[in-house]
Amino acid sequence: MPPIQPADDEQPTTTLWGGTSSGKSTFLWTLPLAAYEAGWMVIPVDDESRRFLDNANQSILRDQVLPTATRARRDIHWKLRRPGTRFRRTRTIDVRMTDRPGSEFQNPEPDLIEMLAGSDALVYLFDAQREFVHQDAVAFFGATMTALLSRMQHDLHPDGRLPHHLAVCVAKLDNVPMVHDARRGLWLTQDARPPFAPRVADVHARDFFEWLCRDRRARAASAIRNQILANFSPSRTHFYVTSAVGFHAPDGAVDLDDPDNLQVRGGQYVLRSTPRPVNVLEPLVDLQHAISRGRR
Ligand SMILES: Nc1nc2c(ncn2[C@@H]2O[C@H](COP(=O)(O)OP(=O)(O)O)[C@@H](O)[C@H]2O)c(=O)[nH]1
Ligand SMILES: [Mg+2]
Repeated sequence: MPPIQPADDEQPTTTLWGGTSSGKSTFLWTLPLAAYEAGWMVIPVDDESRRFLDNANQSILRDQVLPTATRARRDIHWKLRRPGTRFRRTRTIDVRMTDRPGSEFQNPEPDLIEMLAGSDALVYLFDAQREFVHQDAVAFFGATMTALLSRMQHDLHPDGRLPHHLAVCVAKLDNVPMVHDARRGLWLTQDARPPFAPRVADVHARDFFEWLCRDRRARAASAIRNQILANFSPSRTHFYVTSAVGFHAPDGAVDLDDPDNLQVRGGQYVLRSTPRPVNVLEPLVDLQHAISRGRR
């Protein structure tokens, strides 16, 4: 098998990975908002990616709903670009996401594994609250992990691990049970500035992830944690606590007793306010930074 080359020397490729309902689509739907807010362009590379972007923006900004998930497979490819100035060079990040039924991560086809194998960076979404109830993350993680290892066995990094940079994202921090757990474990801080968004600081994200994996409700999540630490280099693994839909801040401030930005109306989840995503753009930017540093 030929060695895997980066897709483009200047533009690292990032692929999202996660079980059913871990929040992959929503991460991608709100990413443009986070990007625009930080001055990045979002450039769809093909028609399907453009339609996905338009649908996401219109659903969220006009209709205040999250787009309904399609059952069809869609491969999304956007370029995030922050134009340079006299003092700063232009930065471009390639984001690819394959939106598939979750079952495909349980029994991954070769093209999915090729996509993951050929990526410079992976973003793995972990929904702890779903894990506490369904205990199925390991099924979506494990089969994809073993297939990826098998595919990459002759293409490992000189340090003996997978060559990928990995961002492990603990998803849906705004979810009430998550806020509750984060408060209970004394992980939660709040931004000093309005809207005083709750956070788990990046420096504590890894410990928070491990703490959730050790929770007795999670059962097999420790195996995910152990495989992440065994298969990916610690120096290429980054941890974040994210919220794609952000927090509800009715009067310019988040109420810790009512932080959820989604409510059910007519059997559908409706946004209470325009999302301010937390740690959605940041992992992608950090990964790109880390990859370009590694290449120099
Ligand atoms: N509270 C909260 N819910 C989320 C968030 N992201 C996704 N969800 C919900 O989680 C469910 C699954 O999300 P989706 O993006 O479709 O997951 P996917 O199957 O991985 O693509 C949906 O009901 C979303 O509304 C988030 O950041 N916060
Ligand atoms: Mg989806």
